[in-house]
Amino acid sequence: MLRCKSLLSQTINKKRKKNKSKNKNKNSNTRVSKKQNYEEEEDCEEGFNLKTSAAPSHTHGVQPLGNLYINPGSINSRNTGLGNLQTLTDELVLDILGLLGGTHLGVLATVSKSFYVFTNHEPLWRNLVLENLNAGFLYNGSWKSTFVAACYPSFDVSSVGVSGLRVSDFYSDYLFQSWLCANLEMKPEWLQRDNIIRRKGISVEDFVLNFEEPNKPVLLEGCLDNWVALQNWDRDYLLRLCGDVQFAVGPVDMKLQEYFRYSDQVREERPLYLFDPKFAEKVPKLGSEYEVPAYFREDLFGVLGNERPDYRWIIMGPAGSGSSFHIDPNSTSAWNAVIRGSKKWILFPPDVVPPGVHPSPDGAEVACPVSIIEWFMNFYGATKNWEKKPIECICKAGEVIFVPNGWWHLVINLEESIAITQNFVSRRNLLNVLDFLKRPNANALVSGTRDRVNLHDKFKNAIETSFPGTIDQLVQKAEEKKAQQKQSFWDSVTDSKVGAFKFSF
Ligand SMILES: O=C(O)CCC(=O)C(=O)O
Repeated sequence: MLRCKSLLSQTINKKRKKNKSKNKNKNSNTRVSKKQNYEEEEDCEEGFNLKTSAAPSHTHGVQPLGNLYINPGSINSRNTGLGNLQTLTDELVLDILGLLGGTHLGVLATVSKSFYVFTNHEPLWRNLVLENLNAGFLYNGSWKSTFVAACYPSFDVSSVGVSGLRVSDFYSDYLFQSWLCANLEMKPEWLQRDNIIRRKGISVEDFVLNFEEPNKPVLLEGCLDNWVALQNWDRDYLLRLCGDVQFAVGPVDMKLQEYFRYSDQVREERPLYLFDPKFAEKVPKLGSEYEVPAYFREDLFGVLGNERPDYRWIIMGPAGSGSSFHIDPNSTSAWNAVIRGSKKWILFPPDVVPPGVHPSPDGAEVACPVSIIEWFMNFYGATKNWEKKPIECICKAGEVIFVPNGWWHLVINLEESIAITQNFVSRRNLLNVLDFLKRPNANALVSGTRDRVNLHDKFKNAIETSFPGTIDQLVQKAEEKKAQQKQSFWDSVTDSKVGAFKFSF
C-alpha cells in the first residue's frame, strides 16, 4: 500500500499540471471544466475559491465523473473495485456501508482502491461517532481518527496521516461534490445583494406598524448596545464561565471546550452547530447578560409557564455552519441577535418556496440540498430571475434581524459566530399560531414540546384566562380587515377612474 501511495501521488501531480494548462484556455460551463483543478489548488475556475486553512481535506484524489472522459485510457477504479456492486449509485453504496460498524469498514477498506475511498467517506465515520459515542468524544482531526482513538485507545492514530491515501483514477460526482462543498469559500457574488430595510432607534409603534403588522423583515441596528453579552462573550470568557458545561450540538451534547476543539479543526460540508434551548437554565449568567429588545417584549407563549415550547437558543458555530431553509416552528416570529461574527441571511416570503426546496404537501417535511453551500452552488443563481426576489443581508455583531412568521430563511455564518435567538407570539400573530396548533397533523407539525396535540387547547385556555376577550377581539378585527380588503378590491375593479382593470361583457 505504501509503495502504491507514492506512485499514485506522482501521477496526480502530473495530471494536475496538465489539467491546469488546459483549463486556462477553456470557458465551458460543464461541471467537469469547473472542477477539474480541484486538487489542493487555491483557485478553481469561474471564481470558486477553496478554503486556505491548514485543516486536511480528506479528498483521497476523488475526481468529478466528467474528468474520466477527458483522461483518455483511464478506467474508473470506482467501478472495477466495487465488483458486482458497481451498478449501485454512490448514495446506495454509502447507505449500505452505513449499516456497518467501524471494524467492518476498516476491513473493507483493504479490499480495493474503490472500497478504500468509499469506506473512508467522512460522513460514515461522523455517524458512527455521533451514534455510538454520544457520551463524549474528543475530535481528532477527522471523524475516522476520532472514532478509532475513542474505540481503540492503545492504537496510535497520529501514526496514520489524516488525509490518507490518494487514488488517481477514482471518478464520482457525489463524493467529489461532498469534498468540494466542504472546501469551498463563499463566492463574493453570493454575499453582495443587500436589500433588507435597516432601521436604527425606531419606536416600538413604528416597528409594529411598518414591520410586524405587514409581516416584513427588518434589520435593527443599535438595539443591543447595552447588552453585557456584547462586551463579554468571547471565547475566553465563555470557556471560563462554562467551558465544561454540556450544550446541545446536533444530535449530541458536548462540553463547550470540546465543541471549540472540534470547530477549530473541522472542515466539513455541514459543520455541527451548537444550538441549545436550555442554555439559560444551564448557565443562568448567560441568561442574565442579555435582554429582549423592546420590540419583541410581548411574548404570549409566556402564559404557559414551564409548559411553553422551546423559545430561546444560544447559537455558536464556525464559518460555514448555519441553518438550511426552513420556516420557524409553530408559526412563530423570531429575532436573531449577532453577538460575535457575522451571518449571511436569505429570506423568502411565505408564498414563495425557495428554489431547490421541496416541502411535503402537509408541510411536515422539507427536502432540500444536503448542505447550505450546495444550495448556493446549485440554486442561488436561480434567485436572480425568481418572480419575487429574496430579501438578503449580512447581519453583523450588534445587529438584530426580525424574521416574520411563515418566512423561509437560510443562514450561513461567514466567520465563527455567537448569537441569541428567540421565537415569540405577539397579538399580531396570535391567531396564526392558534390556527397552526389546531391543524389536523399537529402531532407532526408542532415542535419544541412533548405535548404537541394538546398545545392548542392549553394555550387558548391560558390566553382566555390571562387576557379575557382578546381572542374574540382579534378575530373580529381580522374579519373587519378582510371585509375592507374585499371592498377595496371591488372598488378598484369597478371604478374606471382609478385606471384599474374593469370587467366588461
Ligand atoms: O443559524 C442561525 O443563526 C439562524 C437560526 C434560525 O434560522 C432559527 O433559529 O430559526
